[in-house]
Amino acid sequence: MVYPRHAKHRVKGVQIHRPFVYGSTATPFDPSQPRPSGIPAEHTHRWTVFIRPLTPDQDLTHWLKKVQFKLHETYANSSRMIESPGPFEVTETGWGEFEVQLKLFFVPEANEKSQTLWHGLKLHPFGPDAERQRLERATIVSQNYEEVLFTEPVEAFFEVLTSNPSMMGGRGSKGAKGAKQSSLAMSRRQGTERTAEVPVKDSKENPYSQEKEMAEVARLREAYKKVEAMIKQEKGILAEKEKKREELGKESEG
Ligand code: SLL
Repeated sequence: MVYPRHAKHRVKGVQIHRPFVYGSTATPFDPSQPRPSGIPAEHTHRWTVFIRPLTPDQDLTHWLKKVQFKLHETYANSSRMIESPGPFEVTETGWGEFEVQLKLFFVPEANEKSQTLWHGLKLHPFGPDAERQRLERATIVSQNYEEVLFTEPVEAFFEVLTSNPSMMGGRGSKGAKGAKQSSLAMSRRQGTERTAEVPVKDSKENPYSQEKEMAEVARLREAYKKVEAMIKQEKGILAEKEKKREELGKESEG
């Protein structure tokens, strides 16, 4: 049976997330990668700012229509629109770091407003490895894992999101109460939900994995315990001081 897909009907109780990576890479000009002729002498780096799938089998174009990269106003045509199918990236040369605004526009079926992200373009080494990277004139990578969350997507978009066979997997839409969607019903019957998965283990190309996520959760739990212990201790000290203050108050009354 085929249900008509309505553009405005939302699939109740469903949340679908789609992972992606955003960030930048930057390489300094040097004798092995000289500044091409025509590039201003003050430009020190070539850089790329991007939005990419987490793994090569994930296809952002199911949900991503275009990305507007807003560069620093020192750049000509500082607002760059990159349309599907991408790659959703801008490569430039320059001398300075700045905040890039990335505005994500979704496919029309999504019936969703655009979402904005910011990325601090990194040209110079940072973090514990900075000295070695400086010496090696390494490519500087600064990137983040992110997920776009579609809450109660409209039926047509739900179909688009869930009917891509390369995305069968474990994590994904939750809840799904009372929806009479065909693919939702099917995925329930199969005990699976079609989704974009975070790989179990990370790799050289993709540092984001379920294992890393679990380690992060464990770290946060530990930190939470520590903070709770500190709060308890501080509360004890406070109670003691309150008691003393009361005693002093009574003494001065008496
Ligand atoms: C800084 N606040 O002073 C930052 C601004 C701007 C970087 C950095 C321009 C290249 C061009 C360029 O590299 N701008 O003019 O073509 O560090």
